Amino acid sequence: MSHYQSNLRDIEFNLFEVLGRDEVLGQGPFADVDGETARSILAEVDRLAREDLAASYEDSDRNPPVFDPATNTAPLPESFKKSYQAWMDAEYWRLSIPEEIGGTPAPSTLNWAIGEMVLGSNAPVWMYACGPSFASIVHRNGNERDQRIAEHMVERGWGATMVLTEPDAGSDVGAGRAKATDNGDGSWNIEGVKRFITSAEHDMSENIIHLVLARPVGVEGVGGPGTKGLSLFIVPKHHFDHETGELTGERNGAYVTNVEHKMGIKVSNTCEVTFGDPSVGGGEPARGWLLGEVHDGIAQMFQVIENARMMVGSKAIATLSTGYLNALEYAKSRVQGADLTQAADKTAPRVTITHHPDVRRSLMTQKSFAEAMRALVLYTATWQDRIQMAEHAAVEGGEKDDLAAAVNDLLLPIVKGYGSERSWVLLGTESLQTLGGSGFLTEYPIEQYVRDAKIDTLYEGTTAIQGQDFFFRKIVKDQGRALGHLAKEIEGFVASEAGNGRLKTERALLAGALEDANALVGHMINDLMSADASAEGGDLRNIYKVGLNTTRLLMVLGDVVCAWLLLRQAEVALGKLAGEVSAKDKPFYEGKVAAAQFFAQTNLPRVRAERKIAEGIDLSLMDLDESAF
Ligand code: ST9
Ligand code: FAD
Repeated sequence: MSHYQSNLRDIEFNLFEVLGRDEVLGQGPFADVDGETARSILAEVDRLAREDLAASYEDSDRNPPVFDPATNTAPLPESFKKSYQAWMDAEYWRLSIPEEIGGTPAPSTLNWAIGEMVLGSNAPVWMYACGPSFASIVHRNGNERDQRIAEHMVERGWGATMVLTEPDAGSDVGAGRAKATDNGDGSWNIEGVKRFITSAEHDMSENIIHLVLARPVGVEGVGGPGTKGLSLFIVPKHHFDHETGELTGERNGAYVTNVEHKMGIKVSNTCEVTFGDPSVGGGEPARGWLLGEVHDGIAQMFQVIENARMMVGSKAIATLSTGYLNALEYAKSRVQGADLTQAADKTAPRVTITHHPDVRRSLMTQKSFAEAMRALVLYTATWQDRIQMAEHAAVEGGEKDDLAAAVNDLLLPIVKGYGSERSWVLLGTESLQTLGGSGFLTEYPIEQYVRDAKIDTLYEGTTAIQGQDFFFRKIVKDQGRALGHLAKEIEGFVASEAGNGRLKTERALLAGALEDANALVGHMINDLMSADASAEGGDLRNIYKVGLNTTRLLMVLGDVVCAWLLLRQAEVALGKLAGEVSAKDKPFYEGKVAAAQFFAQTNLPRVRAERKIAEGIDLSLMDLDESAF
């Protein structure tokens, strides 16, 4: 039986009943993918995920790849290769790449709906399969040469990587020391050691294209300190004819010199990559080509990072969803103890644990968060649909959609930071816990889910980085425009008659939480302004107060946005329940209303406490000597 329990019904509810995606599908850039096609794709990916992709999930954890230092290789288990091939053969990855390189563009909402099922059933399949998506970045930013390379990447099914991190440059990417020297023939020599590089070695494609951040040396005006001095290079594992894509038979000097031993996602090779070291491999130089012949590395790489942050959040949330559904299945059949009302009667019949109030609390916590965060991912993707539509229209003189870009930017750290934190914690404290001691056993998938989901709070920028990105870049630098827009939408909902009286209490809770969240933002902005040492009474150290609250703010706004999204769903569900519904749909819609009410009632009152805590933050923690910790 499959470990993966999907929730196609809820995905379709989001896409078609709440977010109205039928209006977008089949239109403009998505002419080839109409609503009917989308539904059949979703059904097929659902099957593929539960069967072919999930099939190797356990085996590839128990029999992970082993690094061979003699050959610098780390072949993947056969079981995993079968899952990977099934996904590549299905060709749904073409839905996320442009037509020019062989794609059939579909809205982001559909792609992330598909993504949830692939990521929930076997996330490394999605990661190894990202070569074509990387190609679209090469194509978008590249010159003619790079665009040919992008075509080869897709046609020949090459793998690809994003190469930022170094031993001394993790969160602080700008501390990177890998350097690039111009060869004067269009190529550059890359030298340095990168670590933690996902998918940098495997035996599933004839070539791997590394997108490497390195600092150019000896060129006037470029290569300065920090992230702005980094450029992005296309560095292949094997050299190839740029025109035809044929491998030349020459190895490039980009060698994997270690594969990490990890807590989870073991089949996803996490590699140390050594570039241009004469003592490694055949000692060849590592030659790379400057992407688009422009020195704009960090901005180019952030196009990849934005997609990857969405992917990581979706992965975490998808894992919580299958964790919850596994826990629910177990709870429905596990008999233990008597009903609480009959606790004094030692002869009372034993009941399934779903009868116990605390188990119900736990199950509804899991359900409401999993569904809230699915709504968050797909709602965020609606802004990406708008960006795609505007880009398409721009070809014929239409305008860019700046609002969509800003709101998408604002929501990304919530998807990634809030999504991964809530998912990882709930998988351990609630999903695994529902199974009692059995949850700790490898016979059930949840212990692996916990191990596999922990990484999501770490890579693609830790939660601390997401919190800072959220406040400093997405709120302050944006001058609150996107946040203001979102707040207005929520206010509109609060003031509406949504739910016809059935959601009155929850709308009031939402109003209060929004007010507290706004106050929290205002408080942090005041702290920020008071850190301006050039202003009268300003004290630079007050910036610490902001830093002590950035993660808190991210989590608070995550709760507020998620509550709003669930309540919007409840409004739709109540509307359906007021009419004719099938016997199958009735409990589904009732569950939607219950989840929204539960989420609002159990999470929103906490926002007031978070505001109070934030307002009470002073500098004592920063004044404390390190030795006192
Ligand atoms: C990693 C990979 O962890 C894990 C999983 C891999 C799985 C691989 C497969 C999936 C990949 C999918 C790819 C698909 C391809 C895409 C398809 C698309 C169709 N937003 O604030 P400043 C830029 S990888 C946008 O001064 P600092 C911006 O250009 C490792 N841009 O930063 C800005 O200039 P300006 C991940 C942003 O203080 C410039 O950076 N590692 C954003 O110099 C400088 O900004 C990390 O994530 C943004 N949010 O540096 C590192 N932020 O302001 C985490 C910055 O003029 N650390 N830019 O616009 C950070 O993010 C740091 O905050 C820092 C700080 C490095 C940015
Ligand atoms: P550090 O940056 O040392 O952080 C340590 C702690 O300090 C964290 O809790 C962090 O939040 C905190 N911290 C650091 N700086 C600050 C700050 N300024 N303010 C507040 N708190 C801070 N990288 C790639 O380039 N490509 C990949 O494909 C890739 N894949 C990965 C796969 C795996 C399995 C792993 C483990 C990592 C991968 N990474 C990859 C690297 C990953 O992105 C980094 O590990 C991550 O960005 C954190 O960097 P670090 O590990 O050096 O931690």
